[in-house]
Amino acid sequence: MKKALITGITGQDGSYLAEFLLEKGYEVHGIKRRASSFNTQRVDHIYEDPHTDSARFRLHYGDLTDSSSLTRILSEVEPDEVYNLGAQSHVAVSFEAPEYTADVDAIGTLRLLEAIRFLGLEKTTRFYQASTSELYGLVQETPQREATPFHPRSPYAVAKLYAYWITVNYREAFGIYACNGILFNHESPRRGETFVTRKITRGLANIAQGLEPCLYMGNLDALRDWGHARDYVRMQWLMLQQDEPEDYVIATGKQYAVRDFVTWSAAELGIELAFSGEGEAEIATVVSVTGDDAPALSPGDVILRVDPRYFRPAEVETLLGNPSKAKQKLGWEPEVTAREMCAEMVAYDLRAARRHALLREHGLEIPVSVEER
Ligand code: NDP
Ligand code: GDR
Repeated sequence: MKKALITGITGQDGSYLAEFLLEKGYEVHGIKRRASSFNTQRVDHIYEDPHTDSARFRLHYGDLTDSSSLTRILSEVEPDEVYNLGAQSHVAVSFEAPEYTADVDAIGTLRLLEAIRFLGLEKTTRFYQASTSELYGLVQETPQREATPFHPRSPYAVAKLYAYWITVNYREAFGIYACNGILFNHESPRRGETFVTRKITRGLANIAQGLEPCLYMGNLDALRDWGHARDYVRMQWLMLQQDEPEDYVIATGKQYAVRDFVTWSAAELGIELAFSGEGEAEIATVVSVTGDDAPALSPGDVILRVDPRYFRPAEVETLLGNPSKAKQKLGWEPEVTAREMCAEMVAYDLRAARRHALLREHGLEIPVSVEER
């Protein structure tokens, strides 16, 4: 039975990858951080009682800032494959916690690679690094491919640039089978609530159910290439199954604006929106409501405003990937379109908002977490 070790297993991608590998018959080990409250919601459904000898899913306490925990877990598990998905992954937050972001995202990657080498696993353990389209930042070529030059635009992207190169370096210097997946934005109902797509689907579902009055957003003009996380974790595994380790761009090759994602999400809820004003003064107003998903709304309601607090000190205005190499060499193609993914996310968040509204109707007042960033 093959063994995989996943850092960031409690995150969006970690949870989908763990499901995928369990289905493939792997024994799956994950590193989780100590937190003051439960942080395993995304993997609770695949959790197995560790008292059962046959359990194929195991969590270990550790942290990418702590070499000793990484070395201990690697020596205990001796995995065939390591997927380094753990990161402080929020671009805007990285401007506020740049040193921590570098410690986890850049040096954390070095710590893992060095632990593999120190333990003599470099010929047996394959390594996947979660690299990112944010490396392209101020884009030098469109669409972006593996050979497009990098120009990172945030402490997050600069940290990931180090991680990218140290992965290449350990491959060249020590012969580790190590790959970078340069993944463009990918989303799902499990996406963190403060990333733009989830902020929109969750915010609009809450507004439709009368739980929140208005959504405050940053740059609506930003252009992204959005895919579905489930499609992208399949590719992470494929990259480690080849004869030779290589780096791959994973993207859909289609690009939309943040404003488009707002329009689609509203449409899923039966809301037609009109945008007016420019820059910081832009708002979105309800034109019409059909169906019964948005009982709290009427024409004329302003449900979205731009708030410059969400603008970034340096913005990545446009990203569009060219996934030709992944298609040609690995036969990979995304199965879910951005619009289909948006519908899935809205349906998920609407169910949660309906439950919340029902509880409120029965006098159970539960505060709605209002997202920052
Ligand atoms: P998430 O933010 O959902 O998950 C990040 C994971 O990393 C969580 O499990 C988190 O734990 C864990 N983590 C954070 N800090 C540490 C630390 N110090 N030590 C150990 N683990 C830590 O990210 P995604 O699942 O969306 O992304 C996975 C990876 O892919 C990340 O590295 C991200 O930067 C990268 N990436 C993501 C893209 C995307 O569009 N989603 C695109 C390109 C790259 P906890 O649950 O406790 O917070
Ligand atoms: P990104 O994702 O920065 O691309 O990083 P995010 O969803 O945060 O932003 C995408 C774009 O939307 C604009 N935007 C807003 N973003 C947020 N979070 N909140 C807002 O209110 C808002 N309004 C507009 C942003 O300015 C940006 O242009 C994600 C992360 O998953 C990284 O870890 C990963 O490496 C990259 O995708 C690829």
